Amino acid sequence: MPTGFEYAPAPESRAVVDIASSYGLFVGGEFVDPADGASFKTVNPATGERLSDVAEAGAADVDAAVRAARRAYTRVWGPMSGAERGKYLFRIARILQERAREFAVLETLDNGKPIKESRDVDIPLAAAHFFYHAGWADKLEYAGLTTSARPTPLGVIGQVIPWNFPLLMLAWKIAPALATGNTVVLKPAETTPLTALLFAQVCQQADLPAGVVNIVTGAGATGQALTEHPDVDKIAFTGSTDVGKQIARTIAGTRKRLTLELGGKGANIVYDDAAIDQAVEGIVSGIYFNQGHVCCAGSRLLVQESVADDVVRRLQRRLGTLRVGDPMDKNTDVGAINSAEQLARITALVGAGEAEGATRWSAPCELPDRGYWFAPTIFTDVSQAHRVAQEEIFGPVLSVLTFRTPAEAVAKANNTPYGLSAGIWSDKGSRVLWTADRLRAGVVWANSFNKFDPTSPFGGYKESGYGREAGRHGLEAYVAAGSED
Ligand code: TAP
Repeated sequence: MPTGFEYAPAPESRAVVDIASSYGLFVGGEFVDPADGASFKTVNPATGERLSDVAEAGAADVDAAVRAARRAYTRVWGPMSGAERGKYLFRIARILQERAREFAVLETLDNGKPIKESRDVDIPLAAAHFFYHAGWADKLEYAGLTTSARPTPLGVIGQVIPWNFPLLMLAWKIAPALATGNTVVLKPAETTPLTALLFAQVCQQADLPAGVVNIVTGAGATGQALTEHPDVDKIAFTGSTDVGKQIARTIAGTRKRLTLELGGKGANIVYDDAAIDQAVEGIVSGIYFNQGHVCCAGSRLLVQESVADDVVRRLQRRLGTLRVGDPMDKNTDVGAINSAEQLARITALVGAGEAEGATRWSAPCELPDRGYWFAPTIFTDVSQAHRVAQEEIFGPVLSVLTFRTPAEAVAKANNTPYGLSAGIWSDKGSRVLWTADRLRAGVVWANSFNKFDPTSPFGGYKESGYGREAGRHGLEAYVAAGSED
């Protein structure tokens, strides 16, 4: 007897992407070989299959990229009018839209995220960032950015990004930098370089002047060479708090500017008057979206004691319906963990949660037998001191704590070294506003979670970093005060 309807496989075709067997660095508008010929492989985390060999930039390559960016800044991009710069950004945005399917498939192959997320979230938002900033390029004087009437660019920007939203993080970095008249050298994450390299081809297609965008692939050492380079005017970094601290130490005492977008341990607060089924959907998108590889994930659920059992029961039932598996299947909800290292980190922290006495529940799903996978997991009986309540797991793992009063909810939510995001679920607007006012988090969502828009600034408090990205505030991070005339 069948017990319900089964989904038929709905695989997206990978024929739309053409992955080269190897890639060089993108420096001065061309793909070039690294000075010492070093390379590393990038794999599909859902299968372990090698996708391509990618050049590993050493210090000499980073230096060549910074020099190309400096030349482009001095000779072409810096002197260009905002209106002309805007045209290039509009062109890039349109090409991203035209090639959206290609980008989505490539992102999913290299990252492991479900195709429906790269198709419906990552790529459209990346294009939206370029459209938004294209519109600002000729209006910076009216953006109210500084006390000065004429904001001026900083020069050459070094940008280092993580692997969880590869193209989207690139867009968050490159679009505002270019709109404000800077040139860039960007290092993508080691495990997800392919969409950045496809973006380099988009720059060629858009006839972007050589050297305005340079992409240096590599691992941590490449990022370090970029942050240490003396001719970089600003570093914009997104990644872990540990590496962010190292970078802050590296550039302390230099003239370089720095913005840091770091880790988080977001609280998602559910009051007893919340619409519970909607809250459950918000909890799911808060922590299981993108396998929980989200800096602003709602990884700590704070639920009012009187509804806690009901919420957890409904959450478990909902997790039982999530489809975990092939990221290229259009019905997949939860894809592959990005790398063996990340899987090991998640497994170790979940082990620590069990050892410290929290109760683990994992969704009863069948995991593929190759690639990197972790079933959606919930910890209950969690105390504030547990590592799973304090440390960023960066995986599909939720820690549930309870509270009795709004004051206790706020105290527990703020009891973290981080301060990136939070969510509040309640039927009462006054309660939402009272709570939001007291939360030390850069972004607070009310009766929703993980909503992004290029017009809305994003960034952290405390160990989640400093500086804002997107919106008018994000432009501010890329300009200096010019003269008043
Ligand atoms: P990290 O290990 O910090 O890596 C981030 C980037 O820095 C990667 O490109 C990495 O290269 C590079 N890097 C590593 N060591 C470096 C060094 N010493 N100097 C300069 N660059 C170095 O983080 P991750 O594991 O890729 O990403 C996950 C973290 O990013 C999480 O903590 C997450 O919360 C955070 N994140 C924050 C945000 C925002 S907006 N706040 C958004 C997304 C992610 P490799 O790839 O070779 O290691």
